[in-house]
Amino acid sequence: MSKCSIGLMGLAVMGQNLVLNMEDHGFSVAVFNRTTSKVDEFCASPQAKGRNIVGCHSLKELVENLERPRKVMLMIQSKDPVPAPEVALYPKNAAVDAVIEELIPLLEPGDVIIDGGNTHYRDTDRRTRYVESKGLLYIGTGVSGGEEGARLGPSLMPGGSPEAWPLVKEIFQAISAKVGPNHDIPCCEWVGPRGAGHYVKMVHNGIEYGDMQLICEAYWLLKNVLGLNNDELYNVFAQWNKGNLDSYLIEITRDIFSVKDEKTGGFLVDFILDTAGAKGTGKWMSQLALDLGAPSTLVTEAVYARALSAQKKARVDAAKVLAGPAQLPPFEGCKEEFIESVRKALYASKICSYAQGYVQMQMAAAADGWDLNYGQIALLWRGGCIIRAVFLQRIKEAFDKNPALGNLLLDDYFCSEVTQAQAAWRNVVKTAVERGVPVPAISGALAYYDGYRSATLPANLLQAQRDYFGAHTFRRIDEPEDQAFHAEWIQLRKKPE
Ligand code: NBP
Repeated sequence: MSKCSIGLMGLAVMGQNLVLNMEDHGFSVAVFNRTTSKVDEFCASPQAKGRNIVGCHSLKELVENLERPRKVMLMIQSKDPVPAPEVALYPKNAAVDAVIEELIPLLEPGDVIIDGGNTHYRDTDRRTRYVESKGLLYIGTGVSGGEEGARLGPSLMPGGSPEAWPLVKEIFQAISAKVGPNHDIPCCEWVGPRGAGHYVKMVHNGIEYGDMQLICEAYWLLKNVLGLNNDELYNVFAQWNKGNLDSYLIEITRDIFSVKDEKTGGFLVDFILDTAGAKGTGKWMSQLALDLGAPSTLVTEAVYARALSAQKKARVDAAKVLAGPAQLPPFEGCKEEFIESVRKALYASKICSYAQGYVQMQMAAAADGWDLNYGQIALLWRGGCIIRAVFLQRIKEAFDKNPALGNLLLDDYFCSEVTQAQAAWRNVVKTAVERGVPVPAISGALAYYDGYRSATLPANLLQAQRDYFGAHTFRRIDEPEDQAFHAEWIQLRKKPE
């Protein structure tokens, strides 16, 4: 019997759909799952029956069914359900480690282990080195797009052992989403060594957090300042989806405003409890931004906004005690003009969010020794994933023009867009502040923009404070940068009267 092109372990929602997608593209797949009854159920299911899928009841059997060099992909849970306190920041996934240990003696030099879970890049970094030390190859790949993406074409962000890429390229690019006028540009390309693929996937997820928070703030402004109802919100988002905000997230937001609740007959969105959940990749990006000193304020504001939303009881209690601004008259300006201002504020903030994500990737690449292709990363996200958007083509073009671009805001197109949006953006933040509508991401983006474009900032005073209380020294604007100075502040100061 001929051997299979690839093996996949983990027949939950993602694994099953990836197997079917691979088989659709002519690759035979050997499958295995810890609970083996799921192998039999899947192979006997209408969607899998009669296809080139071989059910296996052990890892050994899976490996024996693979052509050489063997490729074994794991689509299993990427986190321990309850991380031990010492690994809570960067959950080390015992499940993946245990399966790798079991696989190593079954494989031969040149075979490839692939982890397609949402793994922390430091785990992928560690595993790549470990698996390579055993003579095998390793890939940690970001897989985005959820169930539908896995079935019809995900965005794939592989990193790990570079020698493994030619071995899986054909399969990965065949099953990935495609973009471009002829739908032939795969949303899958080699990202870089060790944990680079999972890092890029994490930034994708962090940017997703930022996009979602910005959209929620735009919604909240339109609802609370203008009083738009759900039908009107539907029309606004439908309109926005035709312009430069055209994206999957704007499209699904539009659709959400049309869905009725079967129980009450009202709009479902109005019956959903306002406490947000999170799986942690946004938090990882914030934590790593802090480690690097990267000013990724949008994702961090988005993570904090979810955390504050989760404190429902505290907010309900505080709402009875803490006053907002004095009662303001209803909005008297032009509704259409304000809607357009919110659109511009959203777009300008989104540009800042992506600018921050790219700066973080550049800083991580410098720290970890990766040579990332930033234009190509934008292309990986053009299809098959949650942040897919027409806008990403602009990012690709910006890095094509200048591969060394230090910040997206400095690209001609993005610079001109934020400049044009600026007055509206400031007006939206002003209106939100006046009326007590929280817009942490939109206002944070504006603060980042103002900070980034400031040739001077008040950090001179901050350095003076640090030197005053801690003798941390400071540098002078009129002396070489490598010279440190200290002042005897207490002796030199004006004595208090
Ligand atoms: P889950 O994340 O729910 O994981 C379920 C699978 O993991 C089952 O096959 C289960 O086997 C297996 N598994 C577990 Br749990 N513990 C195991 C262990 N100790 N040893 C071996 N297998 C174990 O599945 P999913 O939602 O399909 O996601 C799979 C991976 O893809 C995850 O890492 C996830 O983060 C990532 N991902 C998910 C999405 C999404 O939209 N769901 C998107 C992108 C990436 P069992 O049947 O025996 O319990």
